[in-house]
Amino acid sequence: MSIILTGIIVTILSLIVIAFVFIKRKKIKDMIGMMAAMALGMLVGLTGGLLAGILYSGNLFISTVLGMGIGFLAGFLTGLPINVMAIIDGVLSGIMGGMMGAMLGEMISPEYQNRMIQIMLVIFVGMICIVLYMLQQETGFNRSSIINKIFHNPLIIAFVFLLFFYTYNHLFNELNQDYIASQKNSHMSHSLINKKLSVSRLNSSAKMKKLVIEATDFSYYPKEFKLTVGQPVNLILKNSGEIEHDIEFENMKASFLQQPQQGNHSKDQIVHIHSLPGKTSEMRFIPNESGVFRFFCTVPGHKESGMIGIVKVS
Ligand SMILES: [Cu+2]
Repeated sequence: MSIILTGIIVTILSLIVIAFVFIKRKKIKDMIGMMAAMALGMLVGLTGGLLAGILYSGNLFISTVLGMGIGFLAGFLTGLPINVMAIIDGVLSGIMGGMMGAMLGEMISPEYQNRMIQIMLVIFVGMICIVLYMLQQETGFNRSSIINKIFHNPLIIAFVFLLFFYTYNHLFNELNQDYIASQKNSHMSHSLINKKLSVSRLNSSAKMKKLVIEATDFSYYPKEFKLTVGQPVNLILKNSGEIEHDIEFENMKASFLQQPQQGNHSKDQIVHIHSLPGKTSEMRFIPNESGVFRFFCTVPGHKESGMIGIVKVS
């Protein structure tokens, strides 16, 4: 949800800058135009790349191409009314920003994704304000202009910034309420979880959740699913590919259930199973803590080719 909201804010602010440069193009000096094109290209590339990297997690090719494309477009459109140098400046910055943003989005662990988007948005909005101020100064002081009124009074700037981030955070929290609520619940009911664990030890086959993950040559199906803390899981890895694959849940602590004595398990292990081509492997475990975790194939190169996914444990 935060991805869509951020995307909308970034698009609107970019269009304002592009429209401003286009309308006032005759009054803008080459140097200022180049700066504006470079700044917008870089900012849009970085933010767009980050969002693409998160959205297309596991496919760095698509997110890089998307990030570079978005940055290219922003730099090109801003530089277009100025001159060829401004276009080159804007386009190159956009491509660079898009690449870096996509890598960041791809590499950042899921629990920090929302925080990272917020940080990037703060940088984006702050820098766009400075760029607009620079353009406004360049095109002559105009008392009636809203931008000038805002920028010539530091108190109004502070107020606008506070209002923006308050509103953003508020919206953001509304949209993520379900998620936050579920996390809070899981924290508050730790004693309940322990009870659930002891119950599951006695009666784990009755409440066992069956989870089938199909691995193909270079993808998992499903790529996203939910588990419950304390609920035993029967994980089945079905390898439909031509080569061997495995699955590992990054940082997710689990207790293993061993057949035939299901009560006997070892704590805080990392779940990892392996399947030969055309074969099926199976293991039983209990997730011990809530959170969002990545899972991927540990065979070199496979994670990068798309064998990656997300599990939410609540
Ligand atoms: Cu693999």
